[in-house]
Amino acid sequence: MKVRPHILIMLFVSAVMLLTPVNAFAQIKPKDDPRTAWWQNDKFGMFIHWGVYAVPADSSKGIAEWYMHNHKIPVPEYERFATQFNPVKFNADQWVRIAKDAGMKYIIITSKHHDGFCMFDSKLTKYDIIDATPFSRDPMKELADACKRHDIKLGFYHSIMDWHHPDYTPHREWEHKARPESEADFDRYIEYMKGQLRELVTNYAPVSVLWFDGGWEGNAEKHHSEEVVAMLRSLNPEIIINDRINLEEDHATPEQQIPMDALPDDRLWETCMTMNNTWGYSRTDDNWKSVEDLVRKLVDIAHKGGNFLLNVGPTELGESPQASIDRLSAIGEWMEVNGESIYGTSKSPWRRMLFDGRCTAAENMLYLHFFDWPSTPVPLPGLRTSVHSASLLGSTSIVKVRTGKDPFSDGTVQTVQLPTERPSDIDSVVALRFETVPEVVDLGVIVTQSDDGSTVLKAFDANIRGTRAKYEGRGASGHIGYWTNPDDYLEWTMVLNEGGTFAVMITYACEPESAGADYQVIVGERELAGTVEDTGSGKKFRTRFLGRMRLRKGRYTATVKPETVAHDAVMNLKQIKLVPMR
Ligand code: FHN
Repeated sequence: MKVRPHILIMLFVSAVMLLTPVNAFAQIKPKDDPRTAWWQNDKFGMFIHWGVYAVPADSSKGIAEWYMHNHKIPVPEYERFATQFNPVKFNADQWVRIAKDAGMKYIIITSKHHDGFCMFDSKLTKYDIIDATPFSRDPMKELADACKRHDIKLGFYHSIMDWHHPDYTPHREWEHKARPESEADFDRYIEYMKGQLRELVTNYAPVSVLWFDGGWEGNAEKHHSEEVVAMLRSLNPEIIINDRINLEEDHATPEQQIPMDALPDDRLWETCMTMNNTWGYSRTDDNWKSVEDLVRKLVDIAHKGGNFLLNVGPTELGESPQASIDRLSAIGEWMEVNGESIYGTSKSPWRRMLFDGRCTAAENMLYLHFFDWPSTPVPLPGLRTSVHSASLLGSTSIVKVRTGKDPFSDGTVQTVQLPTERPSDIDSVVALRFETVPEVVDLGVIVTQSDDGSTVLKAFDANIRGTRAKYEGRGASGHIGYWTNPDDYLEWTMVLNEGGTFAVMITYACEPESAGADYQVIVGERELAGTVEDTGSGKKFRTRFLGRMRLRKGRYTATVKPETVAHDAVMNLKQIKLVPMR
């Protein structure tokens, strides 16, 4: 009897699954795993949210791909959009070229979003692009082929949540009468989802990433997550899986925001973000981010060791919005000149720079990203290895590197003197080359005096020494919270160019039941003690005068150290400010 090859493959795959302990998959350490090497190198991808929600294209009540939910549309009524979906202008090669010209190295596209409509040819449902629309082609297949032609990796976004499939629960609340859950069998839904994942990974191979979403209505047990991941990894051992099937897997997925710093323990992460406010196409959302903002976000993300997945929402005809195309083209122009400072780089050795900009690192290179263009020499405190050579990407102008007195210590420091020519108003990159991998001692943020002589020690710039206290908030206006361990303390490095007597002001919030902790503010040899008072809540910030300090010009370590934790936390600290007393 002749055994067909695909039977042999299935037998082999099953054997692998049986012999491989499922928890072996859960133990994979992504950072060290060669599977993610290409992903860590490529840094920049295109997200595509495309589905029948592009027909209404309406974000008047929220993000456009949530149209069915936002307008509480019953399944039979929503299905009509499929009959109207006919993307005759779809051109896979054009999409891939737009991505490639922008400097993007991979594409993640919605095979199925929460509405349950399948943008690929599935044998498991008629609610797909082949059977339910007048468009008789499979765009996912055409895109997969175009990605191969243009050497771009392809991944699928696949929603666990499914507002259409009768076995997915919970059904939407506005349909409980029309679609009772009594017949629903969730495990049968999981088998359907696994079957479609098998179709995707097999029929559109090679699929480099499975980007799950919509897992928040269940958990790993309900979604059989370990089993689903094991199946995917047995079908494609190289596949990368994100953290949205209620398991950590290969990378974290901060959404519409960039973490304050690199994630702890070298955790891989990728920020996904829209160019306007909606993932799916909207006729009315013209709130587009600028090219400058998008490039600097990419650079900020690379400075912190992450990837950037930037979204495009194509129209019902299969065209990308011109505003998206224009931005991607401009980003591509910047990447053409400066791509080496992004691809293959790892996070900056400095948490924060002493100039308005960022840094990325690669082997014996450091790339200094200048958002502004200082005319005075820029010190690089903590850089212990001599620069071998320096150049300006995209220019032949000379960048001078000198060694001079370190304003932040008793030693010397290397400084960079920029030329007058500034290649880019968005981000000009100085490439520092070393003979070996450079050694940098990160002195943390060095807080300098403002022009009015004041010094602001922000929570955002604090070095947190301890196990539980952490920075909370978006941007630089957050606070230190979770300060439940009295051994945790905060430190800043600060430099006074001008000494004097300073009023020390502390800004914090504390709910009534946590008030009473004693603490010290220490700057050099000077100490002031305080007791945390109730400010009404953990979100009501008040400023208190703590006392005076006489300090000479120089560099100091400033510390806020609790002596006692009266109840469950010390305080939510926003800042310490030293105000010169004339
Ligand atoms: O609900 C989805 C949303 O529509 C979009 O797909 C984003 C992109 O990651 N994810 C979910 C919201 O977190």
